[in-house]
Amino acid sequence: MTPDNFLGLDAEISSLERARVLVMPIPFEATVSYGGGAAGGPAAIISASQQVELYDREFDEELALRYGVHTLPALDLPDDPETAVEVIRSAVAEAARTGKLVVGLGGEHTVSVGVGRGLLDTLGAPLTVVQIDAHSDLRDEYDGTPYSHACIARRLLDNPAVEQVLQLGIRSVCPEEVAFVRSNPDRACVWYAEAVHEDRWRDEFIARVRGRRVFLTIDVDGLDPAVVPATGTPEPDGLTWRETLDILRTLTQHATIVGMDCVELAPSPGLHMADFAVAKLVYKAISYTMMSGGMEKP
Ligand SMILES: [Mn+2]
Repeated sequence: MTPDNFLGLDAEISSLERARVLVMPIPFEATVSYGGGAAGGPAAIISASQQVELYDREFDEELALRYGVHTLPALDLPDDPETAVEVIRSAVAEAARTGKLVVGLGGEHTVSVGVGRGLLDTLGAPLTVVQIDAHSDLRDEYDGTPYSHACIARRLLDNPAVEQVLQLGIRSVCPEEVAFVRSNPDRACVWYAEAVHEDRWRDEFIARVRGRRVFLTIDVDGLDPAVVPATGTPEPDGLTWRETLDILRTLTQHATIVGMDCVELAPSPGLHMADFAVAKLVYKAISYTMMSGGMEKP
C-alpha cells in the first residue's frame, strides 16, 4: 500500500529527521467568494501526488529520493481568518526553524498571509514575494474583511520587510489595484498573462529577483483552466504548463526560494486532472528550489 504522504514516499525517505522539505497541509476556507471547495485542496494534492512519477526527465533522477519530503499533519484552524492567519504564522515559523524548506498546501489564498509572516518571523527580512495568480489580490478589503483571499498581496505588503510583490499571469484586476500598482512601482509589479504569453516579462523579472530571498506563492488559477479547471475563481487565458515551469526555472536560477505555498485548488469530482497537475507542479517547484542550491539556513 502506498504511504499516505506527499509523493507516497517510504518511511525512510519521508521521515522528519531525514527529509529536507516539509509539506504542511493548510485546509483553510472561510472567505471564498465564488466556487467553494478549497478546504479539500491539501488532501486532493497529497492523494494525487502519489500517482506522480518520481523520476524527473529534466533532471534525469528520482529527485524526491535525494532530498526527502516529510508531510506534517494538517493544521486545525478556526473559521475567523485573522485568527487562522496567526495560527498558520506560528506553525510556519516553527517549521522553518528546522532549516528545512516549508511548502504550504492551501486552502484559500488567505493562508499565504500566515505563511509569509511565519517565514519572516524565523528567517528574517527582507523578503520578495513572487505570486503566480489570475488576480492581483491587492485590494485593501473585500467582502468586509482585510483578510479576504482577494487581499493577500496587500496584507503581505503591510510589512515593510516585504520589499516587493512580483505578480505573473494576472488577468483580472480592479481600479483600486491598478492605482495601487501605479503609485507603488517599487513594491508591486504586475506581468499580465499576455506579457507572459508574448515573452515580455523575463528581463525585468530577472533584474528584480536577482540575488533576492523569495517567498513563492502559487494560486493555481494563475494557470489556464485547461490545466487546472478545479478552482474557485477561474479566469480564461491563463498560463500554460510550459510558461509556468519557465517562470519557476528562471526564478530559481536567479533567486533563492526560502518558502512556498500552493493554494486555491478546489477539487471537483470528474476533474481529477486538476489535482494531478497541481501535485506535479508542487513537485516541480520543490525540485527546482532544491536543485538550485536549496534554501538558506536560518
Ligand atoms: Mn487568484
